[in-house]
Amino acid sequence: MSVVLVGILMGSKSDMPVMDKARDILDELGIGNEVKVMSAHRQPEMVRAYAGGAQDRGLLAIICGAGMAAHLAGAVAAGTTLPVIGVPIKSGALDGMDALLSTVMMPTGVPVATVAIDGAKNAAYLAAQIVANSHPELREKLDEMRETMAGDS
Ligand code: RP5
Repeated sequence: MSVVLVGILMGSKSDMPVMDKARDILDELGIGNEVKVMSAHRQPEMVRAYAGGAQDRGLLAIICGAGMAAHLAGAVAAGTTLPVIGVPIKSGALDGMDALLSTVMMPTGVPVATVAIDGAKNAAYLAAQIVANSHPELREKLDEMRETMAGDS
C-alpha cells in the first residue's frame, strides 16, 4: 500500500526515537504512512490544517505522539472525526504521567484512543486494525500474527 493511509505526527523531533517504532511496524505491515513533526503549541495553525485536510487526503487514522503538556492528539482530534491514537511520551519531571493524563483526559465527544506511555508499537497495531476494516488482506495478516503470538506464548 503506497497510498498514505496513516499519519504519524509528533510534537518535537525529540519524540522521533519513540515514534519511529510506529513507523517501523506500519512499514512491516505494508501500510502507507507519513511522518510529520508539528507542535500543538508552537504551530497550532499547521496542526489545524493537517487535521482538517486528512480525511480528504484519504487517511484512515492519525497517530500523535507528544510529551509533557501533550495536547497534540487532542488538538488533532478537535479538527477531524478520523480515529486519533495518542502516544504519551516519557520526558521531563513526571516521567510520562503528565503526557498520559494530558492525552487521555479528553472531553466527551472528542475521543483520543490513548495507548501506554511510549506505546508507539501498539499505536501502530491499533491503526493497522482500523485500516483493516477496509482492507481485508491486512485483516488476514493481523489474524495470522495473533495466531503466531498465541503459539509463541
Ligand atoms: C512536547 O514537549 C514534545 O512532544 C516533546 O515530547 C516535549 C519536549 O519538546 P522539545 O522541547 O524537545 O521540543 O512538545
